[in-house]
Amino acid sequence: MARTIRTPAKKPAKQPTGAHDERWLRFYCQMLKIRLFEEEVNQLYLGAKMPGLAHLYIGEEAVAVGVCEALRQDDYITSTHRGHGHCIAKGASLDRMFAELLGKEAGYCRGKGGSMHIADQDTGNLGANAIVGGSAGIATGAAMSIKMLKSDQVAVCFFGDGALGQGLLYETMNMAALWKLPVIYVCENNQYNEYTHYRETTAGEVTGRAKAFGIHVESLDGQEVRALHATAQKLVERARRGDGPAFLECQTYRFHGHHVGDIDRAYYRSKVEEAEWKSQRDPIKLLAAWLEKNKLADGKLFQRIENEVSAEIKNAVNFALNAPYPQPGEVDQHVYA
Ligand SMILES: Cc1ncc(C[n+]2csc(CCOP(=O)(O)OP(=O)(O)O)c2C)c(N)n1
Ligand SMILES: [Mg+2]
Repeated sequence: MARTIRTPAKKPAKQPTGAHDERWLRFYCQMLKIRLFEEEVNQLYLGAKMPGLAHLYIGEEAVAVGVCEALRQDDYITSTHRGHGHCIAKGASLDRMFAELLGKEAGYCRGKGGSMHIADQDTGNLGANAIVGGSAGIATGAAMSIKMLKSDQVAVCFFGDGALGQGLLYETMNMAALWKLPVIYVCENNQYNEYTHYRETTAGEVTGRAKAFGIHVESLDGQEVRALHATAQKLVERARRGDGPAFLECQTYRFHGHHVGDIDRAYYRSKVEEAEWKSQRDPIKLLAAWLEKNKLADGKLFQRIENEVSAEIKNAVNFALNAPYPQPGEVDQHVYA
């Protein structure tokens, strides 16, 4: 009988993670889904079918998947301008995401938000955010509401290394530490804020900032999804049992430009550096190699997974391309200024 290749179901977040656990195949599928979604977004941009820009998450998939797989559906996340990976990892539907990117009524914000404003209350996604660092206030506020309501949910705040220069992060980490809020600050250190290496904008140690507030910190390789997930699980459990906030720095890399239009990058980062990350530090290839070594998958299975995920992406994008735009009369509805 043919082996099932539908994305294996999500297991309860506390499941032990042994080598022969099918969950790693699910992680592979989830990371691939993000990768292929993003490649399709790039095609939509290149084909002038998508209004505006998008910031691709390709290369960073292990962070979103490793962290979100440690969360329950009712846990909260806040995201960034580079947010598609977070949305997908938390369970957003691809057709509604594509519809949002294309400005269609079926999109998560009825087509009025676009790439940087996708939010999905059903999966606890409080939203992408075009304001660098802005999500820290929302995640910390959500964590405060969790505490006031005496719930055992957790809030995760994804942000980039560029947000380390934003004061809001420090105001909110201070509050989170004082009030022992169930919030995890996940710094996606992809080495660059736009076109500048983070070392040119960030004095001292990244984790030193959270340590100063007495917040528990971890710093790790953001390309190794299994280890990252194990740490995320630990931090989520800490927060859930009331032990307060944590700060997780993930060393990662975006394989594409800052946004889809950032093609000529050699003036701020070398082609050799890019090639090294792509060939040696690709989170999907790293997990695939481990799955093969542990006889959990082989070339044939990978091909079938890719076919299936590609078909899902194709269906979703076709749905969005053929979907109607919202009526002009509702242009002033559901928008806030
Ligand atoms: C408050 C604010 N300042 C500046 C910008 C312009 N801006 C957009 S993305 C970006 C860099 C973000 O870098 P980082 O946080 O490291 O995220 P990455 O793009 O690397 O994922 C900047 C400065 C913004 N959107 N918001
Ligand atoms: Mg960055």
